[in-house]
Amino acid sequence: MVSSSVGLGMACLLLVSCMAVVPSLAKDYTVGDASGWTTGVDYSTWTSGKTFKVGDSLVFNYPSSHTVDEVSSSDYSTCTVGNAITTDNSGATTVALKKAGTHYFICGVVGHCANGMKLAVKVESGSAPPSNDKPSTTTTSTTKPSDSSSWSLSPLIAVVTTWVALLLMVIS
Ligand SMILES: [Cu+2]
Repeated sequence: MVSSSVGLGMACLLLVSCMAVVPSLAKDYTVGDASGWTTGVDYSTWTSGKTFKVGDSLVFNYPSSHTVDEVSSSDYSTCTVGNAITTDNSGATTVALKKAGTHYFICGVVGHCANGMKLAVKVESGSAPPSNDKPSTTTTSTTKPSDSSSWSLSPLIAVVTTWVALLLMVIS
């Protein structure tokens, strides 16, 4: 009887520690941080050290004299405007990263890409399901019904549950 209780306690601990490791929330990244989306910013410096996952979003803030164009890898390299996959000039563009792989963005105003308005973001397939329910201005939303509530376990709850599991083991 005692050993089965201990086993249960161990199982609880294992489960909780696994869940605590899972990254729980999708992140919004403000492109360029305080600088926003503009000329004269090195966006490769901005992306370095950041890990982008499916479900995260990029937030572009800029005056409407700029645009946010998602482009192909070759158009990104050559700063070719006019073939954009998606484009927006609303001044506030949120792009949901829905697919793994590298996404390329440039400004569609001639000369701006060459002046630094180019952003390449490598997106990794995350283990958490995409929980983006905000409207995206550049991508059509194909929202699948998914239960993401079980993944948003906060670290605090994980800690509390761990202590309860430990307590169970001590009592048994
Ligand atoms: Cu521009």
